[in-house]
Amino acid sequence: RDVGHTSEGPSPNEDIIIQLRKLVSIYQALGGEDKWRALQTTKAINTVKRHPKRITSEEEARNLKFVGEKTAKKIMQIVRSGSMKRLKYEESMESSVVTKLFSGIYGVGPMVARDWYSRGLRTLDDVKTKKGGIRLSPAQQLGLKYYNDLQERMTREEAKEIFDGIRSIAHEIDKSLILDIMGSYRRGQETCGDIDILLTRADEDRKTHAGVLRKLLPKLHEHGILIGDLSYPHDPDDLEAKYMGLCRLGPESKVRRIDILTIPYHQWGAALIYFTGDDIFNRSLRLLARHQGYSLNQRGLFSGVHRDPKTQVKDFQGKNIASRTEREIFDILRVPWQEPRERRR
Ligand code: DCP
Ligand code: MG
Ligand code: MN
Repeated sequence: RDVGHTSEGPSPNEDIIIQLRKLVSIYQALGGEDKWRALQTTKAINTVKRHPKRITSEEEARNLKFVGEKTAKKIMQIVRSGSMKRLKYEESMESSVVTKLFSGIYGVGPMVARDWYSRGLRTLDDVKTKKGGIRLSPAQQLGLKYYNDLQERMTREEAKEIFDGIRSIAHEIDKSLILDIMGSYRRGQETCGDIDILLTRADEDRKTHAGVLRKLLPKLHEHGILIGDLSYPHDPDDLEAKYMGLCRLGPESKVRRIDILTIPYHQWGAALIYFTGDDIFNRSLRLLARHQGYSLNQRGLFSGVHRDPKTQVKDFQGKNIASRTEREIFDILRVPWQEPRERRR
């Protein structure tokens, strides 16, 4: 018969039991060797539960059945300080691992990831079942659905093949469209995290590419190249528009990220610099421009920009002095020419 006091009100060691239980659930989640730790700690909890008085010394703890030296030390940490080092450590590890897992979902940033963690979500399954009543944006739903594919980078050959398919479909709409592949691909990297496409139209015949995304995007969906939209341009008829989505080479292929940026033809050079990157290279070039009294962005190099002395916010756009080619921008900034493959860490 149970001579302890399990059924009669709370244990005098309730705080200890609560913390040991938290440790058990982390051990269980970790699996492997920790499963054994979970079992041992559960046995210890059961004896602590039946102990009729407050534990006050390590010796007293050690005398309880299934309570070993390590558990006794943990118990005494709680008795003395109110918390257990090991639990704090395991919790901080768990929190960083889970937050990282959640941040791997497209559209989920560290804030949301931490919020979900604090609501008790621990696995992608918890996210799928919307545990805790969380809400997912359409982009996050797609990110979750293709979680595994989207963790991977593709070979540059695959990026090129998808790009070639897109370019030929674009040329069915208008032969004069100019498309090029940017980002890590243009920098010559072996693998690409996504496909970055710059799109414009030569302006010799005074026509533009305005409205092309309105035709192109549905066509790409029909061909099964695009399989989901993450962010649709506000105004697809604008000369400057950005599309973000998911694509794949064929029905059996892995799902990849794609960005399509459309720009006015005369901004080609500035856009080329921006979209080629890498982001660190862009930052240093922009900083350099600023030191010389210019301002560089994806639209061009500007002179006479005025910034509010207090906020540093631009209050006068300045005059566009270069944007057609990369070279003229490099030249004005007196930066030696750098091949795309040199523009990386
Ligand atoms: N870019 C930037 N600043 C950002 C994001 C992007 O300057 N915050 C520019 C530089 C990047 C380019 O856009 O090189 C493309 O962005 P990606 O995020 O696609 O990055 P990469 O193509 O360079 O690398 P990845 O292979 O991971 O896609
Ligand atoms: Mg990229
Ligand atoms: Mn990109």
